[in-house]
Amino acid sequence: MSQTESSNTLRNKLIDIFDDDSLHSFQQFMASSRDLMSCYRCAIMEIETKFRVLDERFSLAHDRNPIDDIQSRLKSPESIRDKLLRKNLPFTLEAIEQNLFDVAGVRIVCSFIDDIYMLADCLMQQDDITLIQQKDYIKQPKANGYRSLHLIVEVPIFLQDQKKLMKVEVQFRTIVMESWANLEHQLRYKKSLSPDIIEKTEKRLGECAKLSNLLDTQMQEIKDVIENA
Ligand code: 0O2
Repeated sequence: MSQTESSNTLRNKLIDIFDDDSLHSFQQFMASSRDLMSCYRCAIMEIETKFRVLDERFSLAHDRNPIDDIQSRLKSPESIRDKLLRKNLPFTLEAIEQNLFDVAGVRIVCSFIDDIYMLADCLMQQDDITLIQQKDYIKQPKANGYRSLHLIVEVPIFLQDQKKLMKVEVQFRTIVMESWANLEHQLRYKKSLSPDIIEKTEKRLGECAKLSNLLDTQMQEIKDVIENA
């Protein structure tokens, strides 16, 4: 079964499990989670600021910006619900905080692979940041060709009367990786394509992933030659 087919099957199963009543109670539960979601938004702001500062300081020293784009997102209630169900977890705020590490997500898009590792190191060296998990899909791409560096970090946020530690998923990609992942993501949610077309397209995407890896490597090498000349 292809990745697209298996995720569609899972989605259909979830829709079956979730009748209107349980969907309603889930929506009520999410409404009560406003405080937690606000804390995740604050954590996103903290992480975004850290990268803006790094970008500013690097550009001062090296006359170029290592970061092309910073994107952030809060996981949607539907995605949180799907993930809790998939992991067999209860609909509680504790279950979300303790088990879902990607509710707050920040994506850093760079031109060059070396900048990804440089920025990730700079973040991890900061004394208020704790690294919880690292998945390096650049060194070890997924079977479909997906490449990206994922870090789960814990960052403090300072509220009126307390300090709270929040988990944030930081994804680092080059522009090439980003464009590939966006295309692959679109394919995954395209239900109108026939299984035959999906299979062929997945294969072509796999070939593009190899080419994109080559492109990233060569661009990095050319940049090194130019900078070291
Ligand atoms: P969205 O919409 O971005 O939130 P875990 O979280 O550890 O239980 P998971 O979810 O497999 O397990 O973690 P992983 O592998 O670190 O992937 C998390 C996120 O990386 C995904 O989030 C995607 O954003 C991205 N990602 C991972 N694999 C792929 C892939 O093959 N293709 C694309 N396009 N993106 C990928 P979500 O929750 O799927 O979606």
